[in-house]
Amino acid sequence: MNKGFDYLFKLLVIGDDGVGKSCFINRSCKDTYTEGFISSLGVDFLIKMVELDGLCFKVQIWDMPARACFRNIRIPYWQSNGVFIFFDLTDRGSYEDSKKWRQEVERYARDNVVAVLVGAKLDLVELNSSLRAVDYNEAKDYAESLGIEYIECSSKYEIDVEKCIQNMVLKIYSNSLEEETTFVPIKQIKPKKETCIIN
Ligand SMILES: Nc1nc2c(ncn2[C@@H]2O[C@H](COP(=O)(O)OP(=O)(O)OP(=O)(O)O)[C@@H](O)[C@H]2O)c(=O)[nH]1
Ligand SMILES: [Mg+2]
Repeated sequence: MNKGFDYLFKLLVIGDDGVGKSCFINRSCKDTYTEGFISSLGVDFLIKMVELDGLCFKVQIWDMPARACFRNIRIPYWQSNGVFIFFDLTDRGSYEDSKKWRQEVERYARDNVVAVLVGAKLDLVELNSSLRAVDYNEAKDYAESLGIEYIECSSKYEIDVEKCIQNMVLKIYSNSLEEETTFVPIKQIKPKKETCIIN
């Protein structure tokens, strides 16, 4: 099996406690889902290989602990290529707090980071629309005002989880073609190893 890859991308998943960050990462990287809630107490990551446009992307997806007391622990992890800002579609407070998370991105993330706003637990609001606490158009308009994409997904039933990752990878990749400075061109290192690491 070819374990080589063309690009390594680091992604962060941030958002309030219990919004579904760990479930998203587990669904995306291991295709598993657990109902029980165990709040994350540290930084962790999983790896996913994504093949798109004839290229192989190795994607590290980092799970950030949400609580304020972990703010300093999060700081070294901000040098990522992409950030998913999560909120729970059934929890208005988590949507309001996503604006604070966005400020944390503004403050700590690299300038060219690709951010995506994600409304999680879509299955719950599809089953019972009265549970929806944030209107689709409201979140989309807010995301557009920030110049970022908005997507809704369900980790429980794998609705658009893969799409979140693929859109993110393609966006980072296409930006990289415009901003060559942040990337080591593959051809420079391919003779040694089929890798391209973006720090
Ligand atoms: N119905 C439904 N429940 C979900 C979904 N994703 C997560 N959950 C549930 O939401 C709860 C919290 O999920 P986690 O992924 O652990 O949340 P988290 O954001 O990692 O929380 P912290 O680690 O505390 O920051 C769990 O009980 C999950 O089963 C989803 O797509 N649909
Ligand atoms: Mg967690």
